[in-house]
Amino acid sequence: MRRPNERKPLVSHIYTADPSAHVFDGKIYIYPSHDVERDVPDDDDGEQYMMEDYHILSMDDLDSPCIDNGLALSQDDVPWVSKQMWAPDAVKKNGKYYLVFPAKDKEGIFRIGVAESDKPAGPFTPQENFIEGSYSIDPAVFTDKDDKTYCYYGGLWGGQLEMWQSGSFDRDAHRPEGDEDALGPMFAQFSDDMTRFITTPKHLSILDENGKPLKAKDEDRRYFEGPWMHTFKGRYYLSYSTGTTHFICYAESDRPDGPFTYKGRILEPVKGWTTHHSIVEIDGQWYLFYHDIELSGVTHERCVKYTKLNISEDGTIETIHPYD
Ligand code: FUB
Repeated sequence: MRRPNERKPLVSHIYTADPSAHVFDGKIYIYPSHDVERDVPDDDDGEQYMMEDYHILSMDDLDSPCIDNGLALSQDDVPWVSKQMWAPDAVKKNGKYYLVFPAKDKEGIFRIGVAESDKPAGPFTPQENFIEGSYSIDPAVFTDKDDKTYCYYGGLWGGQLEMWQSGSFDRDAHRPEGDEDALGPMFAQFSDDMTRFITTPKHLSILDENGKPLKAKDEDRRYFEGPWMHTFKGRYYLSYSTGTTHFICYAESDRPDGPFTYKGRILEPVKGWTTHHSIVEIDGQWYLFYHDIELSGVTHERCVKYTKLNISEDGTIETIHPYD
């Protein structure tokens, strides 16, 4: 039996994507990208995704209406941002709420910034500059049981992850291909006050069933963008989009920083090019928040949805066929 809101656009008055869902203070908050209608041709760098601000959504429970809490942060209020406020996440720490978001700086380089509020839906006050040493897109923030807070991030192609392989930015950097090892997402630990990284960012490894790193040509399984972390019975589950093949997959480890072993598929392709998700436990049941383009039919005008996620006792996740 599906819930009344399940697999339906949660809001339709604005376009929303990349939903990072959390339960804060007994209520469901969704931190999405706010897609805008732009007559820009699609390209591999994602120039069609010209988002300018964030609106936080909330629901009293899974069957209640989804509320748009209004403008939470605009690019006009962030000194270092030039454009493209892409997929954000949020964390509650020290009694405050932190919105963690990627955007292009004045040089057109994706960086990751933090903004703070006393309320989960904002409005948020941004830090003056981006996190030093941060780059690329799609931050997912995870606080472990020892209260350490980590950032998983990075995206290929328009997300610029390949451009940092040498340690500094190189627009012409070689993209791993064929039998070369695929790039994994990045991983770093936040300071307790969420103002900086206190570890040097490192690439995470995703291994196949033989303990070998996934190859760049393995597009059905290798990492592309949109990381998320959840734990289940003490183990760490890294899930992500495979981009070009449009799957959400997952890999498992006994540590937050891997190495991770590929396990399987969580979500078959949705309508649209991108697929991006979050996983959250609500009242003892797991849910997947995701998006598609049901409302518009346009790649960069997406709508967020949720559906039930079944996880077996051993941590195996049942694959979701979104239109069954
Ligand atoms: O929303 C812009 C980009 O599209 C995100 O950063 C990616 O994960 C993809 O969903």
